Amino acid sequence: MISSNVIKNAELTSEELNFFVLNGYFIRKAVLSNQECDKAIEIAWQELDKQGIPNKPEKWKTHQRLKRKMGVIKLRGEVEDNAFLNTLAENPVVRSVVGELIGGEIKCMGTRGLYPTFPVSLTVARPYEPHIEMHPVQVFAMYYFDDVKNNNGALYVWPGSHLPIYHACDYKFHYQPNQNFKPVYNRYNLSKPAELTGGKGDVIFLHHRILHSGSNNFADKIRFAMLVDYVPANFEQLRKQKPNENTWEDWSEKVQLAVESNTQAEIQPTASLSRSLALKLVHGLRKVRGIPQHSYGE
Ligand SMILES: O=C(O)CCC(=O)C(=O)O
Repeated sequence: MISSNVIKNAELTSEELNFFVLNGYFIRKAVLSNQECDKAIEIAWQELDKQGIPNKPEKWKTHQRLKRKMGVIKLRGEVEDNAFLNTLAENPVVRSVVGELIGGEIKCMGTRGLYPTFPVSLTVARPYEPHIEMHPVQVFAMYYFDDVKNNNGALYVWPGSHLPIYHACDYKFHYQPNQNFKPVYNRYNLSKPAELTGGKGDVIFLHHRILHSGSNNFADKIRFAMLVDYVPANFEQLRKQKPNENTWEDWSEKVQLAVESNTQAEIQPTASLSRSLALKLVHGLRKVRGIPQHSYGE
């Protein structure tokens, strides 16, 4: 059994808390050991091998299946050593951080799977698309198993979007966007996201209503990541309740104190001309090819 070789303080810092309430996410550095990360990548390769994807960087950009998938492979449940991945999902530091965010007892829903994003050439790149999760969850975590640099398939997020989006859904956790969703979505869709680069073993903690997206990998190495979902123990009770005026009703006292003591204004999206031109182009191409203009879900 591989265990973390560094003793870490699981407790949330006030910087993390303050950043989370304002931005809807934060990154905790070096949660996993190098050994754990290497083993996760090894497990990914066992499955990729079976699927006929070569472990040869010079072949990735021209490989037919990778091109068709625009570099995005999601290994959900088919990996051989899912048990190991689920032990990572239950990592004590991650559990403790999520517990401090949500408050009370939490439940880990296990790994969603391994998400390797392969390098692609510019001609097969996909347009990024902000979305929220369609399945119910309160905090989700993205684990990076290797360094993720700029243009290397890092997760994109729209900081601050968790606040208006929480109120643009009919239920606290169940996915049902209401009439406010589209205008809010459109405002963020025109703005540039934050690119969450990170290091091997880092874990990103995210609020369930934050707009996020995968991104293209134009670098020369694979982006190896894993997504995990966490809910409070009384989740089923809360799932179909109407969102409260107090956005943070279902979060821990620590989070609520950070909200109360926050003096910074909500982050607003800033429209970007290049994004708006790119969207026009994408929408035009989609129209011609009969593809829907938006897919709001995952
Ligand atoms: O792989 C990524 O970077 C993003 C995945 C994602 O957004 C999702 O599955 O909801």
